[in-house]
Amino acid sequence: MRYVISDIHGQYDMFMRLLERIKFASSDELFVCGDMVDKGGGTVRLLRQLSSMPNARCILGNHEYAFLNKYWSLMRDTGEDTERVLDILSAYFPGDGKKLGEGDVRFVERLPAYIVRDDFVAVHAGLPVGPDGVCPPPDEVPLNFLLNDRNFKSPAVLPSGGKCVFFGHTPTRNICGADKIIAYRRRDAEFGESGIAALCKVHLDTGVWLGGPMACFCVETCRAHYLRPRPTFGAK
Ligand SMILES: [Mn+2]
Repeated sequence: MRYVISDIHGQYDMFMRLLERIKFASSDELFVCGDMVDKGGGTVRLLRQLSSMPNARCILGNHEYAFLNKYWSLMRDTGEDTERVLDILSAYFPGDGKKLGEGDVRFVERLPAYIVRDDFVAVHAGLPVGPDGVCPPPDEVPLNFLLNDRNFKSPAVLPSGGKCVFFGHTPTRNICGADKIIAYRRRDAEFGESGIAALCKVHLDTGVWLGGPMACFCVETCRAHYLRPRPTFGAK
């Protein structure tokens, strides 16, 4: 099975529990639509976990890109004093950020900006949609658009004719008032057509950093899987 997830935002423990929940196996494949880092306390553990999984394919989100820009500017300012830069950056991510090493930076630097498969495209924020409803291939779209677009998430934007687009970036509670994955059926879907071919886009960000569940979407079954956060009794 292939699963798609987005905006994990440093929630390492919930991510591991979600993998258990879906019985994620070495024969499965996981696609991560960016924003693995920041907010939660487990960014570095999460990056190491994902980089150690041969069947996990991650892309860049605006939060990884902001981190890289910080890293690159510190490298310039210090004359490429890596040790000093990593020391300064140890405070960048909350929680386990002190563990940040060069290997983690290399992993983030190597992330692609999108993934294209036979039946879907994965981006972080969105793709432009032409007047004919068609999205250009992501290699023709500026990086800034892929990472920060604000229009694609609109329920009124329904691409036609292309592959299903997986994306995150904005919590779906801002769209539908609930923390759930939103799958949009294509306007041009045939009557009775089902599965991924009948979908034009799937909005994946269930606002885990706002207390929402961690969720992933199975490409083969078109089923969403949710893991609710554990209640924190008496916590401040
Ligand atoms: Mn984002």
